[in-house]
Amino acid sequence: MSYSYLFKYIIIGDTGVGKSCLLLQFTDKRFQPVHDLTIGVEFGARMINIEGKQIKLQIWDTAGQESFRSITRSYYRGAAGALLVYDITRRETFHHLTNWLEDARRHSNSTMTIMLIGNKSDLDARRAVTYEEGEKFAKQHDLIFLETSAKNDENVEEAFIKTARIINDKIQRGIIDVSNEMNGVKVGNAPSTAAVVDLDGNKGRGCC
Ligand SMILES: Nc1nc2c(ncn2[C@@H]2O[C@H](COP(=O)(O)OP(=O)(O)O)[C@@H](O)[C@H]2O)c(=O)[nH]1
Ligand SMILES: [Mg+2]
Repeated sequence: MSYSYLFKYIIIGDTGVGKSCLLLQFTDKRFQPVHDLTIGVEFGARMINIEGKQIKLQIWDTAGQESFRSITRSYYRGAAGALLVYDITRRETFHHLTNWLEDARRHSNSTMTIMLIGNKSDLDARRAVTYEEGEKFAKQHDLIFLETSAKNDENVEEAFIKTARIINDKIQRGIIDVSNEMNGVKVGNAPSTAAVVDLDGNKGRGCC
């Protein structure tokens, strides 16, 4: 399947916040309650359509543990987008955002778009971080913000697609230099037309 652009994403945040589940819900439309702990880095891919352009999202899912931090760091450079995830039921995962953000900003290119995600919104009764706190943190640090549920498939598409829209906009405005692949964008050779239909050939993990 040809594409107009390929955008590279990275998903970061503490262990257990739901990074792998968000990826699986986005690429495969399913929720796997017991997911193997991510070792090192895995990736998934999916085609989306934005303003008539076929855009392939190549998404790198990282392990949250400290021992893998140096591997994660090597993936920041070369990413156009980052999903920074915390768990709304575990306050410490919200506290750790500052560390994650510092790390991301230090090791990525300055044009990387960061989306803050408060995951597990289905567990509202066990909520430990309010929506307003997430929103405030995002405003303070110039991030976009959504609460999601990988379990109920709420706002998962939105999170990945909203990030892509912003990246696409940055390309249009010349903020992202697409001639340098280290900015996380690769130019493909697909015709730019809304009539191009994705026949689903590129969905799934580990493909392409
Ligand atoms: N209730 C609920 N549980 C979730 C959600 N997302 C992930 N989980 C659970 O949280 C645990 C950790 O998920 P996982 O994706 O492996 O986290 P990761 O370490 O960040 O990749 C698993 O038991 C998932 O079933 C969600 O949106 N709602
Ligand atoms: Mg994982």
